[in-house]
Amino acid sequence: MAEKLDVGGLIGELCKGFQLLMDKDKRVITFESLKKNSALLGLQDLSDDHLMSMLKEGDYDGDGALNQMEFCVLMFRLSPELMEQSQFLLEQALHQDFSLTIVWVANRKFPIKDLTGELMINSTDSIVVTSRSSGVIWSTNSFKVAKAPALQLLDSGNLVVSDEKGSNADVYLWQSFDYPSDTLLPGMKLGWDLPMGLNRRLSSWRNLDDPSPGELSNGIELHEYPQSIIWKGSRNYFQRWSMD
Ligand SMILES: [Ca+2]
Repeated sequence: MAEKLDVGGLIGELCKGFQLLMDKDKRVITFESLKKNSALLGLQDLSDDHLMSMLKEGDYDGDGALNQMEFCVLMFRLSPELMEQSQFLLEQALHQDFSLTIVWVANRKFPIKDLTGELMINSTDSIVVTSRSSGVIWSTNSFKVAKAPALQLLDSGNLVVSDEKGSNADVYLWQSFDYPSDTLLPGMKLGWDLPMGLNRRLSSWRNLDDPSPGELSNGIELHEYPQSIIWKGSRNYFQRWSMD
């Protein structure tokens, strides 16, 4: 089926599969609903042990059932053909839709190459990115000082943490705009934030498939008159302007 589908069709088919297998009251796939409906997907020959291990394999949050996201991820992982097809469709979409630009990568040197990545605020009030094979691959400092830290992706493309119940909910405790990749978006600032000890620089990807920092970077050099410089490695490559 996958060969004839576009991205929307592929996701639609997976959603239909989930609907077929789920417990209609609980809106998740339980062992009982999986066993009852497995024949609908041609899985009637699988033993109880096999069905249970499938359920455990996909149950990321450990609640004993599969929600829609867990089911879709499991289907991709169990089907190399589906995975291959989804990668093909993604590459096709990337080539066809030039408005799709990756503007921020949490850990540029160690991107997750499968579908097991999760982004969350964890129990120590830090933002973490985890992958199933490697555990935590990136994290921020803890936001313990906040009463209710909340993660939000703004329309500007800025991923921010603010304190929803704090006295100053409009002040960001952390924002991805402080850690630019290779794309300058409206509202981003380059250069130094001396009180925070931040030096915000753009840096190129190593190549189209590898977000780790490449040779070219752009930022502000602190002098009597700060200057915007493009570096190639550690060498000044281009000096764009000086500010006075
Ligand atoms: Ca679950």
